[in-house]
Amino acid sequence: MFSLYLKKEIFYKSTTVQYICCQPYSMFNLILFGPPGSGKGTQSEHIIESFGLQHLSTGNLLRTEIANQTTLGMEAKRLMDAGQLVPDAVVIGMVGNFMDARPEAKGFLFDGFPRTTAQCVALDALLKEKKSEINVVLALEVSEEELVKRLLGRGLTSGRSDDTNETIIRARIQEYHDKTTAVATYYAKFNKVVAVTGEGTVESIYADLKKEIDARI
Ligand code: B4P
Repeated sequence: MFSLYLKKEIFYKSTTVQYICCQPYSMFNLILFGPPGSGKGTQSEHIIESFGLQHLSTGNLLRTEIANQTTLGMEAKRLMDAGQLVPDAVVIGMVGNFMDARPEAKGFLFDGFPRTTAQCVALDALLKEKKSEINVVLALEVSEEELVKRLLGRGLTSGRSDDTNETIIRARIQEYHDKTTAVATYYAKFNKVVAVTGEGTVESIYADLKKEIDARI
């Protein structure tokens, strides 16, 4: 990360065309951040459609493993049903495989990842291998009561066992406060976090997110 900032510094001070040609950061990578039920999955669908980014949802990847009844999926289900996070090594391995399988990606939208500081460090390393970086972290802000209401509402139709029990939902929110808010702290050190109100209509929230992306892409 230090070398990245050093390069930018050189870029600002340099007038040579040669350095501009060598600028290696051509992908656009975005983290959609927020507590469970804040609208990450919902807004991701709109963003990938408009900006052509690859959608990487660790929740979806884990649910595919569960549907396929793999060993990884069975262990993940036990933790997810208790409202806990899946171990970093498992999630980081899945993310690495997903990115390696898409060498032509013009950028990634990370939805529900990273969720711990260790995952942030691993993601930075994976992107560095691709001579890339996180461009922005858009953080959706939603009150706890609204989160619980939304997730219980989704639980009525989604068949997701982690959405049907209020105690489990509150445990997921607690896990977010205990482990995942550190992700925002990590990226805030690099001035990459932008807060966006996550309450209102899906369309109005998307308009706010789009404005932030348009300003940077
Ligand atoms: P995820 O799949 O990431 O799911 P989520 O956080 O519950 O939901 P999301 O935020 O995407 O849902 P949305 O608001 O769009 O994680 C599930 C579990 O997997 C985790 O608890 C963890 O165990 C595990 N896991 C995943 N990633 C991991 C990682 N990196 N490390 C370790 N463990 C990991 O939707 C919620 C509801 O709100 C929907 O019904 C939607 O329709 C509604 N909604 C959305 N926007 C709305 C709006 N503006 N107004 C009203 N309702 C709205």
